[in-house]
Amino acid sequence: MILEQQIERAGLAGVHAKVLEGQRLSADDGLLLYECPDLPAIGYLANLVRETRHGDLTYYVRNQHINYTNICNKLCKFCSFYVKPKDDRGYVLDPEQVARRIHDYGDAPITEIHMVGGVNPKLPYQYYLDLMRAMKAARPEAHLKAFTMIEMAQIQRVARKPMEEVFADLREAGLESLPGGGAEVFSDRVQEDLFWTKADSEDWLAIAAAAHRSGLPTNATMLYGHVENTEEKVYHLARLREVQDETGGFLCYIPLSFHPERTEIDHLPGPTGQLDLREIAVGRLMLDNFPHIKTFWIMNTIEISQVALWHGANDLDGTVMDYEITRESFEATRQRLTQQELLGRIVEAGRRPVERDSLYNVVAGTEELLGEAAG
Ligand code: V47
Repeated sequence: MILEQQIERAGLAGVHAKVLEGQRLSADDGLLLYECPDLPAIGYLANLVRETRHGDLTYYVRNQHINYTNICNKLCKFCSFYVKPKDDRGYVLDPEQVARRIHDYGDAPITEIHMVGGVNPKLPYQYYLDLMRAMKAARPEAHLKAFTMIEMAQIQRVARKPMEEVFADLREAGLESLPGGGAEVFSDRVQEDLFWTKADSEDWLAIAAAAHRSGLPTNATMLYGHVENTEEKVYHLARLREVQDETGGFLCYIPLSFHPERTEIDHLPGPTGQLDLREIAVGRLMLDNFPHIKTFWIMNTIEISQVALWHGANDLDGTVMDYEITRESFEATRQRLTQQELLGRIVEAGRRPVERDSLYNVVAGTEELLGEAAG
């Protein structure tokens, strides 16, 4: 009763009724959720959806991130990872070096390799195919998730083939799904300001849909907490939802919390923990056709990620190993959680961890590990 009064007072009674009836929220509902100051009420509604779909389960994956090049000609103002072509800090990992990175963690029980890089105009089509084959040879049991839609636009450019054929070649070489990066915010205004040289939102969505049609599932992201406004974020979510209605190929949505450090826009304060939780919750409520909402602890911190598990997130990514996109050097990137640490954090948050594979099938054996984590 008290809860209902709180929701009423927050102006969310209409959204609550829709959530209880499983009805789709409108763009106006989305705006309301962004503008309403009562985050606990929004979190409660998102948690209702989360628990209806997934109960108290929290998925996690044992993955390794690899960035094959930091050279990029896209010059995005929000990015601290890239260097321009010809900069002597630039690197390209050849397929053997990538295989060596994988062998470095040969004793870690990884099930997924997540690989992305800059848009490096010097790399030929064959390089991408060789990269896939080298990774598959180094770790045949691991699922290969690689290349954002922005990288795919570049790969197609050098392949000089229709996208469907490029996807078929990459699949044949070992590619099994695509991550959700590079979407930023679907807004011409923000694009003009921050990432004017990149494929625009409709191209990003068309490439994602082409991947889905080629049998490759993808994720979707939104980078928030810089210069975007709420209308733009609601539009972003609405477009993702529309494409998902058409293809059903998105596995999960990951709101990405902007880190201003060492970027061209480092005068901006960056998002607060409140906003991080709100993005998870609004994503869960608006994206009714997305099965999973992921919190990426590298961007959100593990502490906010634990709370996010009560604000709509049902997936906590991951063991990670090394993450360069928001770190200044490879040496500074050793960011990892062991499987036991990850499990412990989920249990501490009052949720039940389940290991998943890259396609969200449950991996057997989590129950025993759970016993160990509790002990
Ligand atoms: O595309 C770039 C973003 C993305 C910054 O699909 C930044 O499972 C914050 O997409 N602050 C790469 N973000 C990361 C990504 C991702 C991460 C984890 C899981 C998955 C998945 C995907 O990071 C980029 C860009 O949108 N990014 N710079 C920054 N300063």
